[in-house]
Amino acid sequence: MCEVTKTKVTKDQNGTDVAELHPDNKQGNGAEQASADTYLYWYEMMLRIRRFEERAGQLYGQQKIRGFCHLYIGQEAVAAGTVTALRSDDLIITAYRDHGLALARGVTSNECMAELFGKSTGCTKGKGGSMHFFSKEKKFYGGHGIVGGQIPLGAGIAFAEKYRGSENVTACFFGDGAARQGSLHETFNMAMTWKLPVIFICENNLYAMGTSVERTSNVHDISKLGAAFDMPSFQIDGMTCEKVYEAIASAADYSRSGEGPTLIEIKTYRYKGHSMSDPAKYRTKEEVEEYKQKDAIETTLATILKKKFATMNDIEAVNQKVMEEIDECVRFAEESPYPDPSEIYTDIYKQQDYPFLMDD
Ligand SMILES: Cc1ncc(C[n+]2csc(CCOP(=O)(O)OP(=O)(O)O)c2C)c(N)n1
Ligand SMILES: [Mg+2]
Repeated sequence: MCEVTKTKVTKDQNGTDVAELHPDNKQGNGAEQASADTYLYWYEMMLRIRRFEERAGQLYGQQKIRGFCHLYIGQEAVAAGTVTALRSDDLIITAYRDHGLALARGVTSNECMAELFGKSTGCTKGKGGSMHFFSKEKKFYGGHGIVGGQIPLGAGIAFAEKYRGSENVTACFFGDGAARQGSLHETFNMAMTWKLPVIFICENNLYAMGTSVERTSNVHDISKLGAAFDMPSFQIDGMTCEKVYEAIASAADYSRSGEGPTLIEIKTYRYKGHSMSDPAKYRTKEEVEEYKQKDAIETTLATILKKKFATMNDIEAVNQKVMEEIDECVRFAEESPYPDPSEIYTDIYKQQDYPFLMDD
């Protein structure tokens, strides 16, 4: 029996716990049968994200967390499946629904919860909040609030990696709403022209705020958008880690071997509203229920038990460990200090000769 709770946690050079990739996947090696360790890693990571998000939702209701807050509940398999298919040096960039991918990338629950509280110990020093998680160390390049803004940025990061001669691949995530932004087409064009090592990943959760995919275009199959640029493109079911893992691993291998980008449309679903203020009246309870029936945490657990990768006792130990971790990150966030007011002038970009800036 493998040791469930220690599956993938290693220390980085600062001695911080890092959710590490399974050794099987470190080389980004294709779509072979996932091991027991990988399944247990998926289960634990998805549970961490789910519990973190549930707690964030409660704390938002208590006004301990302010501002925008977009929960990832329902989409966990995308984050968990992705990180096991990538190397730890590969880069990730996403939109504002970023908590799940940041956690999966190894940004700690403490750093994430503290960021939601606006505390100086947060991953963006309390100055970014929910939509702007960031960790240069973990190669997590945000957290972006402008819909589709991260699509050209993701290609730019991939360009930089190629220019420097690294083997790193950039995973660039965006929503179905973002897929309708004009900059996507310009980015696809340049990414294909320059054969950039980037995977464009559309998390199609069927809605952009309250607007369904059907209402944003006559092209409902978003994977078709790659065709105009001859970009390899396909659609997968995002309610299973296995499918996400296989798709991302094969696209990463393809990019790493110098072939260029891939577009993957991942069909997924958010159980909650768009943000904390959305009662989600634009969809039926039956539709939400239909997706909950395919819940990836439940199906992964069922596979683990069926394949005898762990016993229910092992699983309960994981559940307990995750619950304690989430309690601890809330305590950590509560007790951490707010940033010093002098921090308002740090970590900002200012071009000295920008013509519209007045000297005081
Ligand atoms: C350029 C721009 N236009 C509009 C908005 C307002 N807005 C915020 S989220 C959102 C919907 C985006 O939906 P999608 O890309 O599907 O991502 P999801 O929320 O489903 O993860 C919109 C229109 C924005 N933030 N930026
Ligand atoms: Mg969407």
